[in-house]
Amino acid sequence: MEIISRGFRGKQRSDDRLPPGQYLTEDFPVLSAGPTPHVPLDRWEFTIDTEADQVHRWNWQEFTALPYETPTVDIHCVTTWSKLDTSWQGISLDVLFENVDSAAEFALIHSYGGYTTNLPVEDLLDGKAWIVYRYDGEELAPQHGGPARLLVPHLYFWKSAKWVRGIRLMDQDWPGFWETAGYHNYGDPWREQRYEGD
Ligand SMILES: Nc1nc2c(c(=O)[nH]1)N[C@H]1C(S)=C(S)[C@@H](COP(=O)(O)O)O[C@H]1N2
Ligand SMILES: [Mo]
Repeated sequence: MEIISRGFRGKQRSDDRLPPGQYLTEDFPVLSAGPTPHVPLDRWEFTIDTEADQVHRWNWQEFTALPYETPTVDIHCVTTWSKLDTSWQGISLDVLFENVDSAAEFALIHSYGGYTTNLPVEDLLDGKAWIVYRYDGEELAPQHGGPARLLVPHLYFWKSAKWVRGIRLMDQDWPGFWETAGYHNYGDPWREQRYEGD
């Protein structure tokens, strides 16, 4: 079942959609800090762990049976490429958080292969983030994060963890892989928050 909720964005000049210091690219670069992990679908799972140690768990079948959306969004990598109108299919974090009882403010995303990234819980909610498993009408390719990745297009693309495995909800912020290595803790491309101190 598809939830149609993305409004028509109207005609906007493409340079109005380019954050400061970014250039447009037509291809889809691959940026991975390590090798591509291969996760068989019968062993894949996605979890949300709350600050009270309640674990919500979906296997692949359960996950892909959830109501999905097909967001078309612009993405912005901190290495200065941006790509407009990328089209995805996936589950809104609002759907995944429906039965999650939590007052935590911070989320640490973790991936198969060990990558992590942190962001405020509110940046995952209200139609701002998805766990996507299709890109441009096809299964999400392994090098782009398949079987499934986080998509948080309003933040620099390093926050969109590939090969996502779960979300840990926490009362305190905990920096992830690039955030520990000097990248900005929040990463808003419109405020050019590339590195710590920006
Ligand atoms: N698990 C994992 N997720 C990741 C990364 C990574 O190295 N490992 N790189 C991040 C960075 S820096 C970017 S720009 C995007 C790149 O996604 P792409 O390879 O699909 O373009 O993934 C992000 N998510
Ligand atoms: Mo990146």
